[in-house]
Amino acid sequence: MVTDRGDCLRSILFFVFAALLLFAVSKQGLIQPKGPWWLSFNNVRKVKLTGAVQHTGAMFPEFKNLANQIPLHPLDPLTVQEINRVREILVSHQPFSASFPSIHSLELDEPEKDTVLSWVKGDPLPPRKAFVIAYLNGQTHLVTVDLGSGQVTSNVTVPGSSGYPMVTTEDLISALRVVYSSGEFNKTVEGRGVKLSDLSCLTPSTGWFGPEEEGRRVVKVTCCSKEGTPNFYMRPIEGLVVTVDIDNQEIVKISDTGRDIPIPPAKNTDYRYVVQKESPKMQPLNPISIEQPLGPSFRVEDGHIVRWANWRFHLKADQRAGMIISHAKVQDSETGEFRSVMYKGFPSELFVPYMDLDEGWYFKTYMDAGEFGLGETAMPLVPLNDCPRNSYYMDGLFASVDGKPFVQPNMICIFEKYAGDINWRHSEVPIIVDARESRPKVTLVARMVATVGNYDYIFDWEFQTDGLIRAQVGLSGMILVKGSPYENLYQSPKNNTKEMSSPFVSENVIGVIHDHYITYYLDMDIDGSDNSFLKVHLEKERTLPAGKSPRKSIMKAKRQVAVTEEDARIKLKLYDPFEFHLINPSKRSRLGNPVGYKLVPHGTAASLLDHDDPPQLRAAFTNNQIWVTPYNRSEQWAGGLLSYQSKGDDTLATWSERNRPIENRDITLWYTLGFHHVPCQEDFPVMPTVSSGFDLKPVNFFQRNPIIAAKPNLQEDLPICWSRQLH
Ligand SMILES: *[C@@H]1O[C@H](CO)[C@@H](O)[C@H](O)[C@H]1NC(C)=O
Ligand SMILES: *[C@@H]1O[C@H](CO)[C@@H](O)[C@H](O)[C@H]1NC(C)=O
Ligand SMILES: *[C@@H]1O[C@H](CO)[C@@H](O)[C@H](O)[C@H]1NC(C)=O
Ligand SMILES: *[C@@H]1O[C@H](CO)[C@@H](O)[C@H](O)[C@H]1NC(C)=O
Ligand SMILES: [Cu+2]
Repeated sequence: MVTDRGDCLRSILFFVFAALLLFAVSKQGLIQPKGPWWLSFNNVRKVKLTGAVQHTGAMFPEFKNLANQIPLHPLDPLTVQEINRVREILVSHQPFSASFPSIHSLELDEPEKDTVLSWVKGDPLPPRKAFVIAYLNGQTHLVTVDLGSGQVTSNVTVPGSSGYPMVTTEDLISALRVVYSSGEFNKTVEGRGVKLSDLSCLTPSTGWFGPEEEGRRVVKVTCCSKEGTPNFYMRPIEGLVVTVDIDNQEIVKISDTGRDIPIPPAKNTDYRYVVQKESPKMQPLNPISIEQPLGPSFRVEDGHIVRWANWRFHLKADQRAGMIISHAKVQDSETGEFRSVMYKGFPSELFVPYMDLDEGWYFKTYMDAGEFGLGETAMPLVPLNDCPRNSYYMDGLFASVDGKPFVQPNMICIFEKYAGDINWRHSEVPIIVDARESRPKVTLVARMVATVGNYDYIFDWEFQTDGLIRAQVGLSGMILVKGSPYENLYQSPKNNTKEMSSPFVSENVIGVIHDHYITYYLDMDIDGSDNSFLKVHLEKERTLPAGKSPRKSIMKAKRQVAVTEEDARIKLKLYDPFEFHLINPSKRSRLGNPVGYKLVPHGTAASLLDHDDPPQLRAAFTNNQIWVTPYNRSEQWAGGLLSYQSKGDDTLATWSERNRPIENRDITLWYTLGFHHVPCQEDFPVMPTVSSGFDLKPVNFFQRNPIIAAKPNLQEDLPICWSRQLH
């Protein structure tokens, strides 16, 4: 669903659309309709929350205005002053003093891991450095700036043939400008009966498909009609694709097929509450919310350190990854010591290939994090709906194309979640033992949403008091649809055939089949950095000696420690199952078991594309669901640092080919979560959320159930909130 973002984001380009978007948002009273959401820092007002908890007040006294923020932790993102300082340093650096480059990324260059690990609060911060990805005259410059000395400490120039940095909003606007100034384009649009004033164009990335588009930075432009609907995605102008050279500001190609395909009707496509004429046929729900009369149980200290129950971690927004959890430590339930679990975790790359060979579709194979940025495409969360009332909001602070800071307001929310679930329980028959024990499950969630064009990706990190960390991704928003000359299946030649291909989801609208893959970077540090990857193989044994047991077969667990990277390339199999443990081989429990955490995949999917298919080559990080690599701070982006139009020569798969040793050393775990998506009518006009995720669950990490002594809920502890019928 990602991709679409491309499409849309692009389109969000205000020209066409932002006014409408902001109007819609402002109707709900969430944001001042002051201009596009990504405006540069000086123009953005702190978002006003209405009906939600204000977090700038007494409850979070440490929350400071972004403009005055100073870094307090080695991993804190660059501040407004620091971003401005980096810009000044770049301006006086060759070759940028003559011509300032476009800034595609400007972020903290995190200190070495050892430095961060040995830092304690009160120590001076390690030198603050910035890593900048700048683009000038067809070349990408990777520049490291030391803020203390004011020096550029390293600069590397990369030619375009190795891929390009994330596109900027300005790239996309300028591509649209090129398209809109073409007479040929105007003619074909008008020839299809679409008024130019009704055009809404998207800017999907081009992928990489061999020499034709190599050597230039290219984006595709596809268009929709917004006549009669804000949901222009459902009204594609099928087969019209304009390939634009972003740097040279020229049209490379106009592909104008599919003229016989009508633009699908606007009817029933508007998803906004204000225009819905009828509520669904169901008993309406009474109001419901979580009450915390004593306030939340978590604190956000120094802007980024989250403390809740037995957890402590650093949380920050990131332009590319969206949200980064660092330094996650859990408190030992017996000793009270904070023990390391994960040094750093974030979604590293997405891969969203569409399954349609048409000229207007084959290239739709998006890598949303590296091409568009999950933080870059995040929009303010919608209070009370995206996040419950008891939420705390955190902004993102990034650099825009001119190197100046801008705010992504209310980008992350943190809240305690009580969904009525049970942490643990047991009851006994009272005549034997009088025991009816049960504990409520309350968790802590950090959430953000990336709206990558049409699709919305909801990213959650959830922390449980039993030591479990859950990562979850929810997909919602608009599916990417294709116009059809047929109104429905009855009229189509595929009527009554077995071949299904992509299904109709509305009249003249086909939901194109596609996949979504989200690859997580998980630098686990279980009680220290030196860890091993242990595969616990569950095997059937059929060699039971006759007469020993009426059973004929049994399941046994066998341990295999992965020695090199090859041993840790895992394809999941239901009938040849493994558990996957990250253990600290030098630390054992009271009973002699190595302390560890296991990776528990939820429902997932694997790519069926050939490994030599260009999209799969670029996204070779999805060839396995699990990989383990030795820690290397240059290897964090699974699709490569420069993944726009990349060819797949710098991916997790190529790194893993080195087959380095991974036993008892600092290692990084990678997990890819997948969805096959065959759209259906319920996905129209906006998709109900579909979720999946994975767990990181303690295994012999604690000496026993760490929440055995947790307190049950008692009536008198709870806010008064009776159900009328029950009372
Ligand atoms: C790298 O930095 C040096 C010293 O400032 C400068 O002379 C050189 O032009 C820079 N090269 C690039 C490619 O930025
Ligand atoms: C194409 O249409 C747009 C919108 O009406 C207009 O601004 C532009 O001048 C037209 N370009 C050409 C070359 O006709
Ligand atoms: C499609 O199938 C339906 C039901 O079998 C039938 O009524 C209709 O005539 C078929 N249409 C075509 C174009 O074959
Ligand atoms: C770390 O990663 C970079 C980029 O892939 C690579 O060039 C370098 O050789 C790696 N270092 C080690 C020690 O593997
Ligand atoms: Cu989908």
